[in-house]
Order: sequence, then C-alpha cells, then structure tokens
Amino acid sequence: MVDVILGLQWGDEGKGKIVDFFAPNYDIVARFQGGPNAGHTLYVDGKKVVLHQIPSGIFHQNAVNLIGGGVVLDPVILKKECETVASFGADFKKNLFISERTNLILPTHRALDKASELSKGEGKIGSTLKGIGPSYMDKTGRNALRVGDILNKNFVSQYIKLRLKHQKLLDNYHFTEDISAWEDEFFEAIEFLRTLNIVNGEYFINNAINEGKKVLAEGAQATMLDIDFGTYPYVTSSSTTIAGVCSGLGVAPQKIRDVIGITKSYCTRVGSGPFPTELENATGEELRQIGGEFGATTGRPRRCGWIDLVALKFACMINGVTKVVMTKADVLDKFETLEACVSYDANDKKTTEVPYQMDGMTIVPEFKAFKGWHSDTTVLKTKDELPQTMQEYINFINEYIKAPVSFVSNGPGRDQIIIL
Ligand code: 2SA
Ligand code: MG
Repeated sequence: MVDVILGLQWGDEGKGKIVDFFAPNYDIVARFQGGPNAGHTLYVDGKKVVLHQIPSGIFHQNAVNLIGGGVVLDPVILKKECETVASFGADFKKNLFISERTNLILPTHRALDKASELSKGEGKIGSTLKGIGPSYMDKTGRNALRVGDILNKNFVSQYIKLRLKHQKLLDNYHFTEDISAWEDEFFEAIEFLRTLNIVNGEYFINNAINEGKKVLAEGAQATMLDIDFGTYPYVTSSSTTIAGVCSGLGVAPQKIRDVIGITKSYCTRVGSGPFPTELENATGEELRQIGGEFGATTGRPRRCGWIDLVALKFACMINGVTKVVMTKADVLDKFETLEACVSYDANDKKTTEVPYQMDGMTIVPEFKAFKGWHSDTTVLKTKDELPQTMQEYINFINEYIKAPVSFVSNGPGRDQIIIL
C-alpha cells in the first residue's frame, strides 16, 4: 500500500513538515521525482533543517528512506546532506537507500543550466540552477549516467564521453567558467556514494509492499510546475503529479491508496511564469513577511497572492486527491478580509478551467471575499476551536474543489496540526 503526499500549487506548500508528521505511520518514505531543486524544511528538536534530496522520513528511526529512480541526484549535495542529517543523529548508513536507476547530475549539467538560463534573458524560467533540466534532458535523450553506473569499472570513461558532449554545448553558449573544482568535488562525492546502500529500487519497494509494509511517497515541487500539466514552459522538468509516483518508483496505480494534496491557505510562486492571483502590493508584501516566504534552496523572495481555487481544483482533478492539507492557515490570522479566486477572465472570456497556455494571455482573477477570523489560531488544537469564519472559508473551498480539507496546519511545529 502506498499513500502519496504532493503539492497542489507552485511548491513550498510545506510538504516537508507534513511528511515528517505522517512518517511515523509508514515503514518507507520515498522520493519519486525532482532533485536538489527541492527544499523541504523540517524542525528537529526545535532546529531548522532543509532537506533537498533525502526523503523527509530520515529523522524517524524506524522509517527506511528511498531515493527512487525518477529522481535526479547530485552526489555533491547528497554528501553534504548526509553530513547534516548525521549531525542531528540520523543514521543514513542504515536508513537511506538509493535506486540504481536514479540519474546523476554532473557538474556540466549545472553549468548548462546556468548557460541556458543566461541565454534566455527576460524569458528565463527562474530555475534553481541545480542542473535539473539538463539532467532530465540527458535522461530522455538516452545519454544519462545513473547511480548503478558508478559501480562499473568504465564509469570514468562514460563520464568523459558525456562531458565532451556537454563541452560542445557549453562552447555554443560561450560558457567559459572554470568548473574543474566542481569536478574534483564530484568525484569525491562519487566515492562517498559508492559506500551507501544502492539497490534495485522497484524490487525493493514492491517486495516491501508485498510484505505488508506501508510506503509514503513524497512529492517535490508541485502540480503547477509539472512538466506536462504545469504552466509550461515555466515548469520543472519532472512529473510532479500522481503519474510520477508510478514511473519514479515502479509501483502500479492499484497500489496507491490516499493521495494527500498540500495547499497553502494562500498562494506563492518562486521563479518566473504565470501566477494569476499574484499581489504586487502591500498585501502581497504582508503575506511574504508574515509567511516568511523566501526560497528554502535559493533564498529568493517568493511571489505571494490569494488562494487560486481554479488552479487548485485542476490540481485535485489531475491527481485524484482524496485528502487535502491546508498549511500556513495562521499566516492569515491578521487579515480583516480574505479573497479566493473562483474564476478567471482569460483574454476577456470568463472561465473556471485552467487554460493550456497561460503565458502571453491576459488572465484577470475574479475573487470571492471572505471575512477574516482575526485571531491567533496557532494555539488551537481541535476542530471545534476553529473560528466560525475559518470554518466558512474551508467549507467553501471543500465545496469548490470537490475534495475535503482534512487537516489544517497552524504553525511550523510538529504538534501544530488540526484534524478536521
Ligand atoms: P528548476 O530548478 O529548473 O527545476 O526550476 C524550474 C521551475 O521550478 C521552480 N522550482 C521551485 N519552486 C518552488 N520551490 C522549489 N524549491 C525551493 C524551495 C526553491 C528555492 O523549496 O523554496 O529555494 O528557490 C522549486 N524548485 C524548482 C523554479 O522556481 C522554476 O520556476
Ligand atoms: Mg520548498
């Protein structure tokens, strides 16, 4: 049996905290896509830790963590992350497993990411520059190096062959930065990676499922950044939606039980691209300051706006969401009035559907206003304590998106989550 946690907006919905909260109920926590572009923030003994590639179950002694074949892995960042989690007492030698099929991010992938973004000028994607796009391109282009390859004796010659190919592309971009220091670090990290548990991921996970073990699949980025269903081309390069669980882990769809979708009580986006409900005003700034909306990986200020129910309903449809977790509800505590987008005026046509191509269109969001609750919700523990106005906001969302908000997160702490 597999339950899935994935983001329903543009990322940073607080998936790390929610996975950490649910992890004690599972035997395995598995990442199925993305790579070090993710930044999942957790608090361990009151201290903040940001995970990029290691699944968020690593701080639970009894959970095994799997990096699935759908992930693109930067060994340099992994080595640093392993050192960080070990300093918090996590035992990565025992509890971390990596699929042989996981694609490697090479130093030249990072260089290519940078060169490609620079070449786009104003039209840049706003990539985290971690080499995600170029490494997925090598995967679909059938050139990639995978974790299993590092155990072969011809790994270095395979590396050199691919590196030469990349060099030609870099020359075309007139990219001249010296990356030899990146390569030294890379080979050091490959040595380290060889000492970890490298497994056949699909047998590993299916054997566990057949033994009755419970798996939690942890998504990174989110639905509106999906390579197929997101706001293309301003997306990431992986399947962030439910389909990515099957292809990234090798589990069959019938094995999937709950699809737990995470949304903030408002909305953010980091990087470029369409964001219909963005508030480029004092209210947006207030959301950013109260919500601490700065990129966990890059520190970039996130763009902020009201919740977009058109996009949220679309995300629930694509993923077959069975339960919704609304995070950062307390960020709205101070607002007199809240708004929720219920339709778009897209090139002068009213619609409640997400257009296939929002870029280049004029999208004006149409809002419904709600009375704010205007009280401190961070201290609440039970459903019955929720202010009436918050209940009304949630009821409207449930009705609109046709999926139930089943949990409300009201602060960063592990105990700040209310079951509805
Ligand atoms: P990439 O790096 O090539 O995959 O970027 C492509 C787009 O996907 C967005 N993206 C993200 N959006 C939100 N959060 C992400 N993770 C970090 C975080 C980001 C950070 O948790 O805060 O620290 O800045 C993430 N990763 C990728 C990205 O902004 C591009 O729009
Ligand atoms: Mg994040």
